[in-house]
Amino acid sequence: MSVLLSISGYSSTAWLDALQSALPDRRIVTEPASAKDGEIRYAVVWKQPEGLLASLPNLQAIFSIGAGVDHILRDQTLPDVPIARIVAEDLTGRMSEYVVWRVLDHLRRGFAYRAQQALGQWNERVQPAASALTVGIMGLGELGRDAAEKLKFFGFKLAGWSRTRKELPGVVCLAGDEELTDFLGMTDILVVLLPNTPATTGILDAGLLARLKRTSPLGGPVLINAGRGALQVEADILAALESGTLLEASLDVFETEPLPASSPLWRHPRVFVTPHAAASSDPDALVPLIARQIEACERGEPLQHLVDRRAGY
Ligand code: NDP
Ligand code: OXD
Repeated sequence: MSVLLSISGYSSTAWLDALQSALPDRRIVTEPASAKDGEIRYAVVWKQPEGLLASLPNLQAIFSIGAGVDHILRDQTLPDVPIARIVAEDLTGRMSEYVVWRVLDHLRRGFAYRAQQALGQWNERVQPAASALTVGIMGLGELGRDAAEKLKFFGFKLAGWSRTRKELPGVVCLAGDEELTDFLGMTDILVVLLPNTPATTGILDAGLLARLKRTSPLGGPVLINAGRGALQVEADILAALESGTLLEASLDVFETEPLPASSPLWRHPRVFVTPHAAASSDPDALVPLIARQIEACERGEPLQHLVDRRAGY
């Protein structure tokens, strides 16, 4: 039995080493040995080449090295085997760090003070209390729920929006398209932790941004997107920043990644760009979890954190 590691976009060496030491008795390969490699039973992937997984006749399960699986599901030829994603304290903790970092930077006027420092200006800005603002989180899954819990500590009011209704203490939980307008209308800082699915592609457009609360103590609503770039319409975000519909944005994900040098987002004074790094997948932390899943599968036990292909996440 062998395990295929197929990672595009960045180096796979650390994943290969970690997989080999977590599964010392298994052969880890980065390419099938032949056109129909029957030895490969498991695939650990990030943006695998289209058709690769369909060519493996004995494939039993696919593992994403991240929380998202849109990079797997875009392959139209995907074989009908279970897909498991990452749910891990390490990844969740990193995302909550990012969310808290960005929310606090917007609250404490990071953009204004960095601009002032560059000009040597001493000028205290209005400092709203955290409790005067509502952080609205789109996506109340593993990541959204943890981020809400951590933001609670600072005293923010919290709202959340998901596909199916949730009940979370201290969070006003709304659900479904019919409650999206109410959710947006109470949100000063919008944190997006949605997966990319056919239902969420392009959801962060002019119409949505215009429905955010208009009376923020910060002077305008703020957008923080660490979900997926395909959720956002970048031209609409730029236009909203210009018109005052949006005060500031922190973006970790983009329509095209890496973000092209020509994108005005790089140079916008009220946009904070990170290179899809809100929550990096650390092979040392995540591979042992994947290895345990493979061992469980070999024992005939059910896999955890399975993807619902119909829902797309
Ligand atoms: P989960 O699957 O645990 O949660 C997804 C949440 O989104 C759920 O609350 C779900 O609703 C909600 N949702 C999905 N579709 C819709 C919809 N159409 N309308 C309303 N709500 C919807 O995922 P995670 O929290 O683990 O991860 C979320 C995403 O974060 C990943 O898919 C990935 O894209 C992104 N990510 C980004 C990283 C980065 O570094 N930038 C790192 C890791 C993840 P319900 O609860 O009803 O199912
Ligand atoms: C993920 C990611 O989905 O890193 O985990 O984007």
